[in-house]
Amino acid sequence: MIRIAIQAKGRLNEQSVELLREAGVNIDENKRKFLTRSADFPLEVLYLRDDDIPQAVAMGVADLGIVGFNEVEERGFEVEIAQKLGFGACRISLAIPKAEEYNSPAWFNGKRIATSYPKILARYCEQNGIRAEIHEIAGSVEIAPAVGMADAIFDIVSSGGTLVSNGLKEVEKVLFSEAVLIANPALEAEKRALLEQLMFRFEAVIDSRGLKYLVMNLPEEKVENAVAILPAMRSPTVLPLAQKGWCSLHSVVNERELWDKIEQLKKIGAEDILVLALEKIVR
Ligand code: PRT
Ligand code: ZN
Repeated sequence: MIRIAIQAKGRLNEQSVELLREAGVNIDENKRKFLTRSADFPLEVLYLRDDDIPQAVAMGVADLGIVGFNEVEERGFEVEIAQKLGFGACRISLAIPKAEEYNSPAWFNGKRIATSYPKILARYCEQNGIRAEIHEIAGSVEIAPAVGMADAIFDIVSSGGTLVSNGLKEVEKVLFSEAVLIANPALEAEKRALLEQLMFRFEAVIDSRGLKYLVMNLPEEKVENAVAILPAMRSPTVLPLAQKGWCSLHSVVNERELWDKIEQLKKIGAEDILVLALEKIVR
């Protein structure tokens, strides 16, 4: 049995539950308690505030955790970063009122900076030789300059919309973050094996995100051109068709490039192109 701590509610909760579900670890969210057992994997889920997850894992209250890398860095507890999970992407940035002229981090000398991430900020200031006053505040950091509590902020940014609507501009991107799977560094063998099993499954789920499975009919003499367009995992699969001179070609393509590839394939004579959802890739 292994215990994983995930965010009880908030931005990472849904995607954490979804990742587990896609990895074959179902948790009945309707019967959800503080601690809930999965019906199909020897795992229990502990629901916590994200701030508390690194400590819970470092102490062994939970064996594993899913949390933003920013929280791991800020809390400073000793945990192992087992895997990057590809969601919850954001950065922690320094931002200042948009009318201010800005040339370099030296701007922050003697300034008051409001943040919920004082440790990461203190480290950045030290590394860059900046002497600023760091004001720790728990929430609504973005309004601090407007109300005169600070000259600048150091906060999480994802689209940048919150900064713009508060009259601020992002001037230094300090830490890039995404959700990570963390582990207690001293897991016993049985739990380590379960962790590896989970990581193997997560990788298959993460790898298949954004990918589509393509099937098409193609004149046989065009296979080489198609292979050049579609550098699939090893190489595309080519199967004969009943009609002489034609084949069926199967490949995997990233959704971002999908239309571009389809147009190129049509040009070399591909027909009846099917685009199918791809559920998992096990390498
Ligand atoms: O209750 P609990 O303590 O568990 O949750 P919380 O309120 O502390 O955290 P939550 O749910 O807001 O965020 C959890 C994690 O999601 C963070 O630690 C990050 O790792 C990650 N994440 C990803 C974000 C964002 N994107 C994000 N945009 N966390 C917060 N924001 C906020 C940011 O603080 C700012 O106010 O969204 C606003 C900025 O968004 P944009 O898109 O306008 O730039
Ligand atoms: Zn929090």
